[in-house]
Amino acid sequence: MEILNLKETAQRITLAIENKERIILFADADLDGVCSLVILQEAIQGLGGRVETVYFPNREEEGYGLNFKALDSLKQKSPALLVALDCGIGNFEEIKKAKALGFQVIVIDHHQVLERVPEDAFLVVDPKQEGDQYPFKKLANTGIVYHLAHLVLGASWSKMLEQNFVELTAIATLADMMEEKEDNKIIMEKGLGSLLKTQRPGLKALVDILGRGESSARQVAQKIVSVLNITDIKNHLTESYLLFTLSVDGEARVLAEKLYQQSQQRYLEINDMVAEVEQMIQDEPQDYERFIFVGKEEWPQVLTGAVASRICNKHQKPTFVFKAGQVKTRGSVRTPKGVDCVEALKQCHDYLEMYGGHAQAAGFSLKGQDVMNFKGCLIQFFNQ
Ligand SMILES: [Mn+2]
Repeated sequence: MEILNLKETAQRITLAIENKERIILFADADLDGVCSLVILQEAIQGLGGRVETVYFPNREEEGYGLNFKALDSLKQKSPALLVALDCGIGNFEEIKKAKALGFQVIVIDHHQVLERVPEDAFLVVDPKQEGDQYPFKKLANTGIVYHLAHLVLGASWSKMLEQNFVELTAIATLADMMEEKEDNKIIMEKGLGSLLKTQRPGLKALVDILGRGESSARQVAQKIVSVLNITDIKNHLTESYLLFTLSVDGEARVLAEKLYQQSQQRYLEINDMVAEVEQMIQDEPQDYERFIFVGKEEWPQVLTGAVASRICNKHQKPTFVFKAGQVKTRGSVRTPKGVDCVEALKQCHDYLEMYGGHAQAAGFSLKGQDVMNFKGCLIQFFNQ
């Protein structure tokens, strides 16, 4: 049993390759999105296809997923096949707009389906959608793209490509904290098995830096995730993407070293934010009994997920951390096992502009003026 619409998506991409259609690859900027995009781009280009543009939205400026600002800057590329990776399942209005601009949109996502799948998408691949009979529901998005790349490449699939792609898939599976059983267990074994002798220059350079000493492949992979899961974006390209796609060893070493230094810096910033939240909880414990809801204007939105994870792990309570803003408030939520945060957001979606994710990790955005109402709604939800 194959993932629903995966074969049709492979056929559509194959057609686009044959016809030299313009293809736009649009992916979430985290490691799962980046690895998804790199694999699909290399598969398409390996077959002579035309990847016109690669685009990662900047979460601080554009938020998560497909957005109007991005479409505005992409519209001169229309008509084109636009593939959304690791995002898109909740972008109803944006996909409608994309279609009106002349794009044919394919969504490849693994996040929870909200009230419906986007009806203006040409094809939607998401193992969590209704009617999908693929038995394993916990693939990282890169895990889905790995299958897709295999279908698209067909006879051109080789042992070497498999090794190359499964390394990225394993890293993405780890980054997205997907449960390591069934399909993912196999992916992790294969990917970690070849990681330390990877042929990809950027990855090799980073492995060289992080693997100094007696580290196992898993430890190195975990460190790769902490260095690459959040990186800066310039011209809509993440630095992790640049690292993975560099072909010159010397350049790869320079960039890998720079990213490693940046991650050290970011680690300190996250520590500071965690300490600040801990202080808030200590000062007013009665405000944080059922769940933790904290935001500040100075906090960078890209770090809210990491901070929420740490706080949630420690306190075992649903944790919302956000960058507060008058116009836009954006943040992340993490919940302990057994509490579905997408369900909580769904119940309170009247106050939200955008939301989505997995049961234990999701994102949301809203207007500054709605924050108190949103919190009030959550109080009701968590007091049920
Ligand atoms: Mn993902």
